[in-house]
Amino acid sequence: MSKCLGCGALLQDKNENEIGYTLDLSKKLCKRCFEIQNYNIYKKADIDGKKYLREIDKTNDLVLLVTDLFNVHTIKEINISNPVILVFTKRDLLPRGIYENKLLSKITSHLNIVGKIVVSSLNNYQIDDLYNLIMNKKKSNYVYVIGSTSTGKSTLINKFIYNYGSRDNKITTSPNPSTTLDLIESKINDNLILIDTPGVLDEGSILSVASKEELKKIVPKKEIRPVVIQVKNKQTIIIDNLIRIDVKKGILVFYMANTLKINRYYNEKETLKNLKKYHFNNLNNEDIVIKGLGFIKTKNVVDFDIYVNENVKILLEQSII
Ligand SMILES: Nc1nc2c(ncn2[C@@H]2O[C@H](COP(=O)(O)OP(=O)(O)OP(=O)(O)O)[C@@H](O)[C@H]2O)c(=O)[nH]1
Ligand SMILES: [Mg+2]
Repeated sequence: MSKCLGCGALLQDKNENEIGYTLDLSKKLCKRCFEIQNYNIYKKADIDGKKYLREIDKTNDLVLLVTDLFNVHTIKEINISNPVILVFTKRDLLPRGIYENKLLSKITSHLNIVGKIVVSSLNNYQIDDLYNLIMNKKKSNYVYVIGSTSTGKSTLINKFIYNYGSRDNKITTSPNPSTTLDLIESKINDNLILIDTPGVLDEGSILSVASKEELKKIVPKKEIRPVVIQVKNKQTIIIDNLIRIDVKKGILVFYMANTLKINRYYNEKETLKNLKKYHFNNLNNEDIVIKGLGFIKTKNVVDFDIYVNENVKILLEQSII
């Protein structure tokens, strides 16, 4: 049986509701990948990449742990003993003025990190440097690419295939969670085989509960310009009918897609108060992470209430910016 070149699922023509379905077994792509690649139609699949980590852990092969600005908090959930290169991708979405080395130094981890680098697959930024780093650190010809779903693992491998490989196959990519469904080996050259893995699901991410229309606003496509709001007297801040914040005092800096509208009010009584409430007090230089949506950097913040969908988790993390 052969595998779909787009998502890695075993091709089958028996059950349309199972992964890997195709009408014609001689085709290289399953129906789902064909539709994502050609019509931008996405079908949800329930695959969590966590189970592959145990297998990878049994090898001593080099691992690329891919993260982006909104997924840094997920690194601590990865447990492997392999040597790891931390690949911080989507540089094109970061505010231009950010110091990459400072950002990387703030990302600390229990993993066996042998290198850290910031790249952008979209702009081909520092991809050659990553290639050289991999060639320096790899233990065998096999290098695994892991990380949370939608961090850009498959896009990165496609860039490697395009830049250094034979350019004839393309892994399916999409802004939706769980696009890759099984391991996919891509031979880049005689000395390097990259293995794509299904992303690890970030439990409590807004991406899993957002509608297609909401997703378009939430997933950033352009450089994120932080929005600063200074509160001197109690105010309500509403983020695009998704999130309500009541705050008494302090400075809040919003790092999220600028397609999301952030509005402030002095006397907003009821809007979104039916959502789940979290309370924080006395925040200084900590980030309030709204999983999948972004984070809010804080300075001297007093009495902060945030209301979100009950399936979305809020975390308090050390500031990374
Ligand atoms: N702006 C920008 N977007 C990127 C970059 N790399 C990937 N993306 C986008 O991020 C989204 C997810 O990319 P994928 O490559 O499918 O992510 P993945 O990690 O393979 O996701 P799963 O297979 O679900 O685990 C897509 O919409 C990509 O276009 C980048 O360097 N810059
Ligand atoms: Mg993928």
